Amino acid sequence: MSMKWVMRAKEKGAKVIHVDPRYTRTSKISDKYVQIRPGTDIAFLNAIVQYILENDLYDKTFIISHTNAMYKTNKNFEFNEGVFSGYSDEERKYNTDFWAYELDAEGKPVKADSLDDPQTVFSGLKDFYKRYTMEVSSGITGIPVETIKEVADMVVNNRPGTIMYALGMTQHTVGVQNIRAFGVLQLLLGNIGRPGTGINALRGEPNVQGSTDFALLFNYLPGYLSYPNHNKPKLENWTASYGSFRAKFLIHLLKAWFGDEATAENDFCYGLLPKKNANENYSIYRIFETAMEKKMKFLYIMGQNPMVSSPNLSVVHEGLSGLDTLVVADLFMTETASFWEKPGCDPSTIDTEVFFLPAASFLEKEGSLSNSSRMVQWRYTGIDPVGEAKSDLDMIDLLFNKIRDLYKDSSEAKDEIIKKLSWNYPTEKKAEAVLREINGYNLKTGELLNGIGEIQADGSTAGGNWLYAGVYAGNENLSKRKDNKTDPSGLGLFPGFAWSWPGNMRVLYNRASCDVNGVPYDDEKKLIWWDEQTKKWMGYDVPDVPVATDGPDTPNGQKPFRMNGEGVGRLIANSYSDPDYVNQTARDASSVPADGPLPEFYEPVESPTSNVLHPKVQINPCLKYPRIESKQPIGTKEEFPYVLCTSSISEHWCAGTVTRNVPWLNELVKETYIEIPEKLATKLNVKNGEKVKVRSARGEIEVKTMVTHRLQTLNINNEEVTVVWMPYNWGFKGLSTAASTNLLTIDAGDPNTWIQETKACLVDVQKV
Ligand SMILES: Nc1nc2c(c(=O)[nH]1)N[C@H]1C(S)=C(S)[C@@H](COP(=O)(O)OP(=O)(O)OC[C@H]3O[C@@H](n4cnc5c(=O)[nH]c(N)nc54)[C@H](O)[C@@H]3O)O[C@H]1N2
Ligand SMILES: Nc1nc2c(c(=O)[nH]1)N[C@H]1C(S)=C(S)[C@@H](COP(=O)(O)OP(=O)(O)OC[C@H]3O[C@@H](n4cnc5c(=O)[nH]c(N)nc54)[C@H](O)[C@@H]3O)O[C@H]1N2
Ligand SMILES: [Mo]
Repeated sequence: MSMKWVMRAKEKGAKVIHVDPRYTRTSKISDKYVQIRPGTDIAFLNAIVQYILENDLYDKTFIISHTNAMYKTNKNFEFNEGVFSGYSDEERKYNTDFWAYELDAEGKPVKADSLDDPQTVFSGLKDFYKRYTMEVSSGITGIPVETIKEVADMVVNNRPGTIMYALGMTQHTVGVQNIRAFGVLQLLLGNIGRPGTGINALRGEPNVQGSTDFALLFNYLPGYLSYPNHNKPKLENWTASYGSFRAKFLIHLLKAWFGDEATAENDFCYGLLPKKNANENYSIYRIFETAMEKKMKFLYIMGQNPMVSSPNLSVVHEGLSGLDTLVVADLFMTETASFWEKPGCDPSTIDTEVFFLPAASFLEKEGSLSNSSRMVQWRYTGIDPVGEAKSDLDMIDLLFNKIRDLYKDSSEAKDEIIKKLSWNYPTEKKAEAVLREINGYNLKTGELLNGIGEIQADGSTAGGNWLYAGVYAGNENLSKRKDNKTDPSGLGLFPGFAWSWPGNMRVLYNRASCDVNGVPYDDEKKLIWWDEQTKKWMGYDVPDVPVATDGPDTPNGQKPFRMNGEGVGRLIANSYSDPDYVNQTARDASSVPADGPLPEFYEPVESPTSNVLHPKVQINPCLKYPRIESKQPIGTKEEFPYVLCTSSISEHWCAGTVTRNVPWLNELVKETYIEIPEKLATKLNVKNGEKVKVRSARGEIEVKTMVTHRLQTLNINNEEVTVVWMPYNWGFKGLSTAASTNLLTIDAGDPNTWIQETKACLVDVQKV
């Protein structure tokens, strides 16, 4: 879907650079293809940043006006031997308060008079990046020095420029810092908030954006409000940490969940929410590990097939075997639902009781989906669910009503949450009723809210997600809009097509498309501007400013990054929150990366080389792995000499549950395989189609070989390094079955997001 727009930009003269360890269809249409060792993007990007800093190629006006470049850092801020200040060896953790500004008597950051002041963020940046010469970067990444320079010149000379990324950047133990590296680069180039700029996360699964908006992750409530932990037993504790700006949205949410039961006197039922242990990780990896440790009895899985898609599958299998009860709601009998049938497994040794619930597919139900650009779009029912299948919404509704029945006579405190929950959905048009609840109501008038501005902190409004306030206008469901003709901007904003949060804004940080006076940098491509006559921010897009009537001569008029306490983009990340601003937008502590204020290069957990920048700090110092020593062995390069990279393929979808049941897709790609470069094929004496055994510290499988030019051996720190590649779409069920690649992969995860390092682990390959 997104390549269509890349191709259109290319037709208009855009240059396309593709950075990937493997030559793909994207490489083929690019102007410059860059072959990189998996897991080394920070070393590559930092060399480009260093080149820009060294040669004064940054956008000086932009960084002075819209970033913290001129702010003075606290004198304690430093970086030594691979770690930043604030690091605790024992806890493998940073105290992020160390990454602070120098503050004046009122608690405001002190700004220097010039960028060159030795104490500015900008000078700190220059110091930090110095080590990233092209030569160092080339040794780490395997990219020739000339190529790095060529790419650096291309990004500098082709502004505005945008970055698109997905799994190649995220599935690493430095996933968040990979994206921080983009952040620093784009801020320096003035490539944020203006048309044709930005950093675009391409969402994968349909509605991944919606899933995270609605707290599919364990550390958030809907709308990215921090999930309460045991240090915050009362609403006031939560508010002290996250600010009253966000507390307002939490109260609004609690009112939607608990209705009349939620009152100011009882903390709006905040006390009923289960509190997570602040020191625990509740990611999907811990779910299976906890089950394996027999600390979890019951698991309900809907729309996921972890027995194929999760890394280190032995742990998943042992986890599922440790449960009392497993419920799987899916379109097909998946590897997860039938984990006890795994080849080589004796079902008589497994006590787990499994229930399978047939689910209706997307064609058989209606509802909204949110895509990469935060756009909420309505989808309609094609046909009614077939056979006994039900939509997930109907299943959950039936289940909850039944559960509430079972608890109605309970007097136990822990069951209060079930008894007090406000849950009453109609049988007809249920999805619409849910979206209305999400949009939110004014409880006094009973009317739907028109926007975030109407949300109240006193419990007089209720809504399921503050970000979605305004998806209805009056009674109109704006996610159903289809106007793809009207676009006064000429920039492709189409404000009448569906609806995007917040408030139908299309380009976040669009205030940064104007100079300090509120005048667009590019008069031909205007997004928003300050209108002197009406004394308002106006534009083709919804202005991303704190207050629409606070002009450029007010502090609010200079806050293009308004969710940060200081209102500007952070070149060096910082835990600052403005004391005066607290009542409006207090910072959320989680917005500072846990593993550093700047992107430093660390090797993947399993690496073919040592960290040349700081041999003593080989990997991300905040990583805690293995979590369970006996189940998470780490392979060495001596035993496992090749780097394994894994992805999906165009012809199949993720775990393959649906696509491996479609005969014509199986005809296109009928089985799993390993791609190896020609040089390795010669060394192993294997030919195309012959079988090899692929072995990691965690598992071993046999697959056919595909010998390819797409992969080439790389020169890494003066040694030859070979990257091999496998798709992960297979399992033991469906019409096309094969061994799962994830039996081999590593379940080490990024310390911020816990995404697994499935793009880089070590394997050995032998001919069978
Ligand atoms: N047909 C089809 N479409 C799909 C899917 C599908 O299964 N089938 N899946 C959907 C889903 S859920 C998602 S998340 C998206 C994923 O979409 P993508 O992110 O495009 O998926 P991948 O192919 O896993 O990874 C992208 C590229 O990153 C490269 N790469 C690996 N390691 C590195 C690295 O360290 N650095 C760099 N620079 N590149 C690296 C890989 O070689 C790969 O070509 O696709 C979605 N679209
Ligand atoms: N090694 C390696 N592993 C990876 C990746 C990688 O690049 N390398 N990529 C990762 C990524 S990005 C992702 S997103 C995951 C994907 O991992 P999964 O989410 O496990 O993969 P899917 O195949 O999308 O599984 C979706 C399941 O939902 C079912 N389903 C479809 N529609 C519905 C519905 O409406 N209701 C219900 N109840 N079920 C439905 C499908 O039949 C299928 O079984 O895999 C990850 N795993
Ligand atoms: Mo994904």
